Amino acid sequence: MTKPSGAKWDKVWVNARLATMRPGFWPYGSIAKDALAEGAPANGAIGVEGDRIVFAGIAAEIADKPEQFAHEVFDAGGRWITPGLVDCHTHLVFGGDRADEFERRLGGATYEEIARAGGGIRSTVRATRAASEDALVAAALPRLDRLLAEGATTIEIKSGYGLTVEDELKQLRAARRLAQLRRVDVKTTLLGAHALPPEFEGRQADYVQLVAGELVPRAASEGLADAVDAFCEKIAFTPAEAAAVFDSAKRHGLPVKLHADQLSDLGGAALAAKFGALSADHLEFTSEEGVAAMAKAGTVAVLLPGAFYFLRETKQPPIAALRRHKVPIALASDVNPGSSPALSLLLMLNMACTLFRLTPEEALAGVTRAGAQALGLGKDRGMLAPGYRADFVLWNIARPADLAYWIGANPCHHVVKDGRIRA
Ligand code: DI6
Ligand code: FE
Repeated sequence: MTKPSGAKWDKVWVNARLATMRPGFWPYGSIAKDALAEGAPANGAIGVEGDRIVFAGIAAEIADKPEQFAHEVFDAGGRWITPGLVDCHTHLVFGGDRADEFERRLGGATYEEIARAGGGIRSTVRATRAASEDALVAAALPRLDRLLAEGATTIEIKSGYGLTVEDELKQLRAARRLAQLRRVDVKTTLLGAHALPPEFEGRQADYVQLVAGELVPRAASEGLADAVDAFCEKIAFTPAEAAAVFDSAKRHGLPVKLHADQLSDLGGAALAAKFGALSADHLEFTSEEGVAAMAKAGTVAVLLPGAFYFLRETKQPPIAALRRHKVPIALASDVNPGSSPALSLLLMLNMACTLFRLTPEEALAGVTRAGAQALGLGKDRGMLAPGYRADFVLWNIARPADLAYWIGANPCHHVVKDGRIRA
């Protein structure tokens, strides 16, 4: 083990079990697969300088004399450490809630029927338009805190409930403000093409023109959006309309993502791939051709088991094809008031395993490495490796699979964000 000569690292965590989530080999450090039990050696260490990891691995000499390696030494107490969790698809900022629709759906109404009758997304649009930016921030904060308590260090937040230029920008500003109020990185996504606002009834083309011609340029020039998304679905926007929005995003230098093939196969995955999208999300109805196109384009698959569960969907996303084509699989909460009122990313791990038959290891990669890739952050987030951001979580678990196994437990011991312990 060689250490940079002279200077010591700022900090070192010792006595840890590392789930590095590095691809290409067993991601759980030096601990053999069959030794994943209490008693497996806790000989991992993480060295940190500033907000970066400089070392993550096994080095006995660090554990023996940690104070020779760093100014500050932290004892992980034998705990497992994973990268900070990434929730790469949320609609965290919104007004009101839709508990009434939940009851109507339980009484037999479908999500699509409610949407066509002016409820659904449009009902959240009414509440979001009526809310001030401050009110949106205040409503979102407790939801954000639930995600943070379970180890999230980076989250994505979409607009899509304003559907006017000013109300969409208001949502994005609220999302940006959340990042100033808590120690979390927020990536914002403009989802102007989420639903047709009522005042554009019968004039869908005009609304698409507003999004592509005015909203995308404003969000880009004001630095409020990190990406652009669209809901491509029979009850929302056609592939051609989504493409028009994406063309505008590209002209303004913004990467794209797509709500694709959630309720029907409109070729959304292939469309996303054609635009080199960071991710295509949902994918329940995606065909093998769509998966192949994603693989070629490097587009990440984002699975949203909360929405699948809450809408009582039965059509499974094409997991076998995603594996066959080696498409990275991310998992996210899809927090939103209509189809996924889910404030637990760990629950999504459990659901992805029980509902989609992901392995616990795939599920964990989905909220770390692949989640980071889905946001274009794969170069320095989602793994424990030198050069990566010092965002990590110490867990009270016996083995990584416990994160997917327990329902309703929160074994998060504490979080390190940018090299500093988060209170
Ligand atoms: N798909 C979803 O799961 C959310 N948006 C989308 O395009 C649901 C949004 C809602 O029902 O409010
Ligand atoms: Fe969504």
